[in-house]
Amino acid sequence: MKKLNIGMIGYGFMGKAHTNGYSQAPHFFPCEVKPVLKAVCARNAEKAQAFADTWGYESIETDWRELLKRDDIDAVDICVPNNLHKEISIAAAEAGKMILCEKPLAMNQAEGEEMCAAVEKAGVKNMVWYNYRRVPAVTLAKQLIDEGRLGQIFHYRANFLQDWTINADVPQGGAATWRLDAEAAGSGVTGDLLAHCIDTALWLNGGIKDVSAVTETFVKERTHAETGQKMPVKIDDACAFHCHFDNGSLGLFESTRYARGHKALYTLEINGEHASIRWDLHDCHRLEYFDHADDSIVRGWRSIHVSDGDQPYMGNWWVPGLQIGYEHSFIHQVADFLKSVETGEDMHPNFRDALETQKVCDAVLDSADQRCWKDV
Ligand code: SOE
Repeated sequence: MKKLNIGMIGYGFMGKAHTNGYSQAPHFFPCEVKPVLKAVCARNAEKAQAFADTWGYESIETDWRELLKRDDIDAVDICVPNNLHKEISIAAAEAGKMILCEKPLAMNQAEGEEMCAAVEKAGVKNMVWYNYRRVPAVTLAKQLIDEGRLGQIFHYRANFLQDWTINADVPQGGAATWRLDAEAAGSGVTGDLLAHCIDTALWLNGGIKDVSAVTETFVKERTHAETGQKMPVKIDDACAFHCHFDNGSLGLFESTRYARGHKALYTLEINGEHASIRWDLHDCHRLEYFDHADDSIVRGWRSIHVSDGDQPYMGNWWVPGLQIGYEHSFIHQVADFLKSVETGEDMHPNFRDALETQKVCDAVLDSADQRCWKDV
């Protein structure tokens, strides 16, 4: 059994989701490589220690540079705001560490390119946490498409809708609300939410050629959580774009944090020549499937309850009929990463894959800004 010592940088919502993945994966997905929760790193020592105690890390650091100097750390997990991804990733690559980076890869394409160059030069294993690929129903969609069951694809549609920033009193900046601060996040819903939709789309339906987008910022000024100052809001609160895929299909994407009533409604639908599929994060274990080849008297949308041992990842879980949820997408990503360390095979999405998503995000924001179509 080979140990893989993890150094976690950051301990927010994603720090928990990833740590849960490291803890659970070995129970359900046996592998010769076993993660060890070696250290968690955060500026505040007291909070870092509390996190270490709760989640089982052996030690703490308060400076990520010190973490990177440690010989007993094999892989670093970057769970801090987007504006720190580049610096930490490049330093980690130079220190010879494997890197598991939170999405989006970077603040923009230029940063992403530097990051790719650094990990490729150092030859370190790398991946980005686009976790929705590993929801079993979404992985099953990939399998059905790759088997050719949908035939030629005509349409790809995706939404990611939330409502948590409607209130103008929500601050920007700070530990909890950095996603609203352009300095820390780079963009708003485009990098935070549409990036997920784009990653899944590129994986399921191939490359995007060009885009035409609109964005809106509904609340123009917010108080900064740390300074208490009113500041202009520079992120996109909502974004919609349409696009052409390389395979000739049309794409339609929408994301907002102003869809009252929707908390995290990620939906996608793909319409092909022979069949269509539909998926909804709020019912994440189900894949809706319509097959035109079905006998006409029973033809219709079927709802596949993805819980059978023959379906992706499910052979390692309970018995057929008993479903799993959101956190399992992270467990699966850890399990696949550990397997790729064991076998030496490539892990996806890696930095290079995530750079493709970053390019689409940049083209979307440029298109909205310049009010014109943009090539990716
Ligand atoms: C934002 O609210 C957020 O937590 C994103 O940052 C995650 O990536 C997404 O999966 C859920 O929503």
